[in-house]
Amino acid sequence: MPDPLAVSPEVRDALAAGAPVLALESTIFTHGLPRPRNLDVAMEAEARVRALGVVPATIGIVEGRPTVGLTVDEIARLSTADGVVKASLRDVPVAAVKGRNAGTTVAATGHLASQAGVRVFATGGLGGVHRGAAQTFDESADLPTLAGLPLVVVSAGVKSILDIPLTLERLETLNLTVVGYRTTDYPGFYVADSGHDIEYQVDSPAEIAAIVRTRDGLGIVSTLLIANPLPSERQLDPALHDDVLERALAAADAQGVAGHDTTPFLLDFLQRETDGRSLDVNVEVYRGNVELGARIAIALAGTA
Ligand code: PSU
Ligand code: MN
Repeated sequence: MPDPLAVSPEVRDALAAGAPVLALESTIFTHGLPRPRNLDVAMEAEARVRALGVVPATIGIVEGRPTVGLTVDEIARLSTADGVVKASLRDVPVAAVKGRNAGTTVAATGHLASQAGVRVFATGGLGGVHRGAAQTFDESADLPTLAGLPLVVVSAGVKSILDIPLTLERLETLNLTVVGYRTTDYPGFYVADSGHDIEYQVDSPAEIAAIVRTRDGLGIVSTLLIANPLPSERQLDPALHDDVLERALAAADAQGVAGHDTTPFLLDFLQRETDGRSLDVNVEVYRGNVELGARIAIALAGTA
């Protein structure tokens, strides 16, 4: 059987040379952002990474091929095609055999990145524990999956559509280290401070690289999560945020939205009800994470 994972020649060569590579997910542009902005954001992320001298490895499934290092054409196809599915890790082999196009979640992207030897990954917001999880058991597979991978993942925390304190509890249970980038306020994605604190702050990519090398040297296999807030002057107005969120949660409940449809539904609601401001903030957050991820990839490059 041929290798089911395709790694682009550019990513393969960079990894072989010990050059910096940054993994990027695809669900953010297949399901997390509206068209046509999704394609612009995906392309801009790649360009931003390249401008810093880092090779971008956008990851997704194209006509059944799980791919690390999508081409510009492939990113365009996943951004515009009909019937693109959202693939978490469990869905990947099925989507592959069925020849589907799929955006890969953080869980699926992280796994495929690791398989290819990519160690740093930037995203917008992680999946986490949904509100009401005590009844629904709805916790993203992102958490247990990252807990078994040797990655660094940069995010702006989890979106406030989730239950942030419960998510932080699960990070602790799963041995997922979380550090704040230049803060101990855990970010709330759209807002710089979720109101919950974390224990440790890191101040530079070099310090993050030192933590990763120490972790690896101790044989600890678990993702280091970097919580990177957006500057508070760029955040969504907290009062608007709280109001719209409350209505979004009520609408999801009233319409019986559940399972893997919940996140896209709530994000879409927020975008419409804030006249696109949540979307601008989302894009801004992602830019910041991509930039920090690229700097961490540089700090880690060429080190075992
Ligand atoms: N959070 C966001 N936007 C997103 C996602 C999360 O703010 O688009 C996507 C990511 O790909 C994440 C996935 O991995 O949703 C989590 O989905 P679920 O809760 O179904 O595991
Ligand atoms: Mn879920």
